Amino acid sequence: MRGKIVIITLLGLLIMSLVLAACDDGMGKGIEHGEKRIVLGFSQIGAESVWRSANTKSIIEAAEESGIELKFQDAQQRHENQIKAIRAFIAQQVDVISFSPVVESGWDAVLKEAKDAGIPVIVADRTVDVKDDSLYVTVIGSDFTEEGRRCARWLVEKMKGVKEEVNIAEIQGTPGSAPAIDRKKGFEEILKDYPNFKIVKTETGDFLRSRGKEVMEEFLKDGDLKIDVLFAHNDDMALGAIEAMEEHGIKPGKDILIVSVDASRLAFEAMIAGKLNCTVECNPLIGPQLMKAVRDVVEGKTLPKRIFVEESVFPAEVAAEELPNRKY
Ligand code: GZL
Repeated sequence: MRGKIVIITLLGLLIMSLVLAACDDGMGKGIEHGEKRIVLGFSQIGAESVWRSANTKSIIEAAEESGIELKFQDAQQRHENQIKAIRAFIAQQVDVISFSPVVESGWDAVLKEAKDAGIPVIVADRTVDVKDDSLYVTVIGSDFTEEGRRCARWLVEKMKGVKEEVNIAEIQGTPGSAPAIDRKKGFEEILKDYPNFKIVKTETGDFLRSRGKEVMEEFLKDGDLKIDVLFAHNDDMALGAIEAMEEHGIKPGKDILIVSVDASRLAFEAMIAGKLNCTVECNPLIGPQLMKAVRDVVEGKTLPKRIFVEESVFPAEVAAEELPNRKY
């Protein structure tokens, strides 16, 4: 009799372990004791820069690491593609929607649709300008205005006592985007106290290296214009401008000082080569913070309306020492 009870018990344990094993959809982490796998729909701007590629890699790796199922959509820098992607995520009833908005405006309607569908939205990287900020849970990203201030503070310090009148050429990011609007705003805010620093040329390069080169070529065509400094809203455009300067017989980093934003490895290499003078960090590696926020939202936790990432300023003097630490 006792033997029969032992056999029945062992059989019961075997069946239970087989049932539990069947609950694991083989997707790895996130399935514990039948726990439902979180599904995140993410609309990415595109692949316009080194920064963006690093940002995408961070998000994909962090989703994998945290066992979150990621539905990833590349909008190729088109607003309408992001709207379509968000609507598709709503139709698929994902648990959370996140996106990096290519421009600040034009999101109220589609975010209202997500809210009406009961799907929380986390804004990543760039910010949105909406009437009702209950349309999103939080924004995870950089303080672009402070990045602009940091560029200007470095420049003023660098040029102190060097030149009376400082002519600045500016190559802006994507028109209407938060980083382009706010970096310009922060830069000009600091220069208000230094009237001898003047922006004499400004044009958008759309955060693209190729456009940065074309814009710099345009600037250099104006023979009457003496440019002392280039302020580029990202490293990619600065690197394109460097190509244009060199083709024009100008020594970048010497004849024209250059300050840009992102702090990509390529910028460090340009600083070590003496062609770039300073890069202000804009950290793309927000994947882990985003996945933690996704989990917190699903678990019903309250999040702050703004989650900032830690960032620094890297002048050329520290480039060689810092390069080995760069992750993007
Ligand atoms: C800033 C990010 C910007 C980068 C560019 O957070 O949105 O977009 O500065 C990128 O390099 O293209």
